[in-house]
Amino acid sequence: MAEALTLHEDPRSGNCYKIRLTAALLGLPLATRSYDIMKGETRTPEFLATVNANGRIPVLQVGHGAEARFLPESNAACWYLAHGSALVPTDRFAQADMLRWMFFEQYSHEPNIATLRFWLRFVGEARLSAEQRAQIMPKRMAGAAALELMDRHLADHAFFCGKAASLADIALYPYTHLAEEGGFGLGQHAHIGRWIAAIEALPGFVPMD
Ligand SMILES: N[C@@H](CCC(=O)N[C@@H](CS)C(=O)NCC(=O)O)C(=O)O
Repeated sequence: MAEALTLHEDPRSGNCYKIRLTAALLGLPLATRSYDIMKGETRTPEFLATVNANGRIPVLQVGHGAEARFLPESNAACWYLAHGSALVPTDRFAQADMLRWMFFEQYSHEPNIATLRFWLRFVGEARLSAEQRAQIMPKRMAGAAALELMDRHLADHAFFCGKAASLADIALYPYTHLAEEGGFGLGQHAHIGRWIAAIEALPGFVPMD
């Protein structure tokens, strides 16, 4: 891939880390530009007009200057980087199954586990609104159910999709390995523990910080 790649990110975000991890595993050079989401730096008129009208990171920038194209959404950016690589299975069903786990991550996992991590670790429970506080328990139950489902799947699969790591694993690894920061216990999920160790042993793996 000859194009210049720049990740617009907040380094504390697991969604941004997915893209850094994909690039590292594939040996792709990736420049980064940091924003502080706690200071609203992704909500400025300039960011909204040029980087992402949705006001969020991560955004993968492909190319420079007038030719630059901007790709928001972590899993879309991972797909862009990994297209045609060993991180995407070639079999049609396996490819769709990989996407199934990436959609699961965005619908059943990240909105519960990552959101509780953000609220508890970065915002602080005392500063949550009444509405957010009312969502803690439903999110805790839904996040725990997602982890339970993953653990059951990993009981007889080395990785989420097939016998090798794919984008499904990269999408699920960041907020799973950070789940304890959201108040989720991982100790009872031995298969997740084994899978986390397998991801961390992949050639080219880089830790989050
Ligand atoms: N579905 C999106 C989620 C993006 C997202 O929620 N980004 C957060 C950080 S992880 C953000 O930019 N928050 C700042 C804000 O909403 O102002 C993805 O996977 O990239």
